[in-house]
Amino acid sequence: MPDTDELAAGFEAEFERTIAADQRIEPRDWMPDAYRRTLIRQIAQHAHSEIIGMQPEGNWILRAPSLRRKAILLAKVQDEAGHGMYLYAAAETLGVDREELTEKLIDSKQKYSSIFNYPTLSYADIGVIGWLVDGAAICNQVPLCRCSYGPYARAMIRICKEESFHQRQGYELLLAMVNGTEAQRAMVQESVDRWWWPSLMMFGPPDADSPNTQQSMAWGIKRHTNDELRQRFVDMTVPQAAALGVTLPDPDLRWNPERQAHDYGEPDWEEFKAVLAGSGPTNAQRLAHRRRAHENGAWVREAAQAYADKQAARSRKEAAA
Ligand code: FAQ
Repeated sequence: MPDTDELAAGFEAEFERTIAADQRIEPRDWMPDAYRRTLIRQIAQHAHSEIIGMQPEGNWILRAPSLRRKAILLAKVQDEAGHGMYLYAAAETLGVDREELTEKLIDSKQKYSSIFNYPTLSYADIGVIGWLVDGAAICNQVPLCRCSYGPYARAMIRICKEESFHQRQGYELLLAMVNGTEAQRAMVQESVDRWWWPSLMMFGPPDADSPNTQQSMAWGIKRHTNDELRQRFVDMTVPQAAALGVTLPDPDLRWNPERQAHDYGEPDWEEFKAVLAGSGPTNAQRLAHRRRAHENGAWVREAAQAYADKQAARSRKEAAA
């Protein structure tokens, strides 16, 4: 009989073999504690981002300029709730429950994306969020469809398909606006000026200041570094901005023929740190709103639990009869 140490070494070797062969780790497989913790951290933050991310756009549902725009925006915000649910469900396979994660979010013990701490000041922001924020989310998330943890990778496939619709609806809205009046074009440019830099920050700190990237890449959780994905996003977005006729607010942005990529300026990392520390323009408002929604939803959770208990009791009685 192998002793405990031999068993542990066998499990670890099997985990390493699975990662090296680029196969998936599944919930019942043995995994190192740090791998589990990293996944819980990332998936929870991702889920929280989708849920908090409903707020900036939700702000405009009642003020959408037409029934068509309202229907599109409602569908998008509803998708974001769905993404949050798939992601909480993926996190649950790692042994944490949604209630626990929600408590951590509203107690500020877990993060959500920096981007949702900026206000939506005009309807152009709805288009720009779709174009830039969902565009950045797609760049970051398509590689996560190949994440080494099966439930996360599978959740990401559907999420990415829906994000692609989100990005297109944003671009289509902006195309309509830039083909409208001078005032509408100005509104789009003003919105791009506000969202460009925060969108670049979504990819996380520069590689040299990213404590988690190296290990997450070794485990196949992340497939590219933060800077690689940021570069991909800039290269993808520049021609789209030209097609819209808007200027990206970066005087250092230019094509570099040697690198076959765009050079671009440095985001304000002090602002990023301040937003992560909770002092972004809408941090307090976003969390207060989430807390209130959680409290207002207590009766729904209680009613659902009472119904589930009643059903379980009925099944037990039927089984005993
Ligand atoms: N915001 O060492 P790294 C969406 C934190 S969904 C806040 O580089 P990592 C859809 C990081 O957590 C958007 N915190 O970390 C939508 C870590 O802190 P910790 C969300 C950030 O994990 C669209 C510390 O800084 N997407 O947009 C940010 O290797 C429209 C050091 O950083 C995801 O969550 C940030 N931007 O890489 C919804 C994608 N960046 O945890 C509604 C999955 C970094 O040690 C409307 N996540 N931090 O305390 C990821 O790909 C990664 O977690 C990164 C960060 C790339 C975000």
